[in-house]
Amino acid sequence: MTATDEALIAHPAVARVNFTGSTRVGRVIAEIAGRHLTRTVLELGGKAPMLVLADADLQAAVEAATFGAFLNQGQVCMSTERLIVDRSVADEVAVRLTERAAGLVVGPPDDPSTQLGPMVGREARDRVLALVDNAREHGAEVLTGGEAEGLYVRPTVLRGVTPAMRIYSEESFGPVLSIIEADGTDHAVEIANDTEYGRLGRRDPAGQRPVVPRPGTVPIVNQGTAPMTAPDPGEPLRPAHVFDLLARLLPADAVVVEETPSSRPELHRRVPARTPLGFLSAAAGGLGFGLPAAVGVKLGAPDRPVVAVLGDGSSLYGIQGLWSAAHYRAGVLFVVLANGGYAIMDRLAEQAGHGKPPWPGFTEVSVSAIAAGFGCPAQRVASHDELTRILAEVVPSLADLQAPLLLDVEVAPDPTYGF
Ligand SMILES: Cc1ncc(C[n+]2csc(CCOP(=O)(O)OP(=O)(O)O)c2C)c(N)n1
Repeated sequence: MTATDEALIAHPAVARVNFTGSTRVGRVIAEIAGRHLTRTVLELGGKAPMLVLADADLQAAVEAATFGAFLNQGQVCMSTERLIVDRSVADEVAVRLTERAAGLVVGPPDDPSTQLGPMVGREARDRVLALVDNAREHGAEVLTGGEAEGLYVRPTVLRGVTPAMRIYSEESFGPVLSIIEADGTDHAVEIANDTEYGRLGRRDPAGQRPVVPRPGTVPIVNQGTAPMTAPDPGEPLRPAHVFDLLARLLPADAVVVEETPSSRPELHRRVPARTPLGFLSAAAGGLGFGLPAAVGVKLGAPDRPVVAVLGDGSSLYGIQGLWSAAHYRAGVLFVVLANGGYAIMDRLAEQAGHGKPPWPGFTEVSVSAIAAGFGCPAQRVASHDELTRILAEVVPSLADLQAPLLLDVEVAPDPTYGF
């Protein structure tokens, strides 16, 4: 830490310090911030678990684990460090994972065939190798990897990792994945929580069942989110398909205004904000914010491409904003996810055991027809192909759009609601 860092933390104009980095430096920042009563948000070390339960799709699990553990050589704060596997499927997972990891191409970052590049420095490499050696000495099996050539550490899979080994609790921040076996779901969750770091929750790879972390812990995470290229034959279009198309096409300076309650986690996961003001969302969920907010943003920042991603219910709460958009020729692209109901509320009612909710669906309400009534060009979109074609036409020149356009996209709610 330097005098500049301390001056920044102490300055009255700094209301809060967000720090992402090592626990060691985070502790120093917290100490300095404490002296000046500056608030902090610290994203420090982690020992992220991924759980593979007995009924998981094992190939999907292995793919997600490979991606989660070895992306950027494991030098990612949310890298998968612990693979907690139900004992009944552990042999199969170990075999498939070993094969997958051993087949990854390690090489220079400028070679297009490279999948894993070098570690960031000698110190990082030595720390990783020391953790692997320590595990080996305490009886872990090195299924693949465990060695380095220069700064290139081979993707490493360990099995039989126990609390006696440093790697059980210390973050490797390298391409090392530890398999830990569990006897059933409760035991797997217990092991996942056996860490001094924050805990993560995610769905099991088959996407069937949320594994809920201990109360007070932090549910996140998005590793291994498979791109939803197009619906399978006979499958409906889902919000995730729409988001992946947007993510693929939107330019980096796009402003995404969000009000899509039931698919918000998917949107966060799939559509990254890459420029300041790249993402706007009403934190407290007072519906009716999104549609007029997008119009205001476009009028205030006419050079930015602006897309509003809205639930059909949400758009009705601020629908009169379309008149302003049309009248002032605000070139916003409104993407309305038309599922014909208050999906999130339906889901909550169902979870609370109230059966059919007292509020109606509104499949007969057409947001595109109402938009046309306000003078806003609009069209109903019923298929992935149609949406792909329209977005490919509109998005490249979105910043210069001279009038609003509303796409009323027929979707079915995501059955997992993104969790
Ligand atoms: C002003 C206001 N009224 C009601 C609500 C309650 N509410 C929260 S989400 C929701 C449904 C939103 O439906 P839609 O935008 O279609 O999204 P979906 O849940 O279908 O994704 C409602 C009515 C609210 N948050 N704010």
